[in-house]
Amino acid sequence: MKIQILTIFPEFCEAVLGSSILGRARKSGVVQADAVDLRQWASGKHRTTDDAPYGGGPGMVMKIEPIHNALAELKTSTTRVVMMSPQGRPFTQKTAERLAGEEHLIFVCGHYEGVDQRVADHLVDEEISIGDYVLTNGALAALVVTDAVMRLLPGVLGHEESALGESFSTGKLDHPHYTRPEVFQDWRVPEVLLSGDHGAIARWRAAEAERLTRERRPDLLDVPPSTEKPPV
Ligand code: JCQ
Repeated sequence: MKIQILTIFPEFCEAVLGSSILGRARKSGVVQADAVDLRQWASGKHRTTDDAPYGGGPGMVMKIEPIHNALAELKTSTTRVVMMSPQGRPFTQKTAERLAGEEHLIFVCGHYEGVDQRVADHLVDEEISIGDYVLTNGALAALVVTDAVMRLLPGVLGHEESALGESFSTGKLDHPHYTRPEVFQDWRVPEVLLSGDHGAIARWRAAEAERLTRERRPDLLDVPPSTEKPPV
């Protein structure tokens, strides 16, 4: 799989892509993930990628031409172009699973007040939001999605860090985890986890996951409306 993050902050992305599990995956060659500097396609002495909004108002809007020229050069017949934006469809584990099946992803990173609407309307396959807040920099959102996608690819996680069986693959919050020591100050590990009774342990974990989900995320229990409906 190939992932390209198109951004005016490539060094920022490279720092994340080169670190920890993502850095190891990249070196092992199971995935090619790179930041691409949008300014390569910006014209003029100042390599401008933004301009004032039509209709007035504060802030700057990202221009269409550099993004168009970058995509014209980077896209192949199998590319899916994703734009990170607060106006996008909500990102979930389902979205990550779907994107992990793609051959080539390009993330277009918006920032400032936004991106010329013609980018979303004509150049991008789908817009994705990582949540209801505004970031200064769409590259941060693209890195979140890249991380969630990459960890699903075969060979990225060791068996130590398996992608199966944790929160959201079950549709519920994860159960609590404990490790040594058995007692810290006066805080004990739940007795059942020390019992060796694997049936009882599985039932306790299922009950805890259910209880936590009911308390904190009841929306996950009643069938929520599907937001996972990308345009072809
Ligand atoms: C992504 N949740 C928040 C900021 C405008 C496309 O236009 C814009 C993009 C951004 C960066 O992304 C986010 C974001 N999901 O802020 C403003």
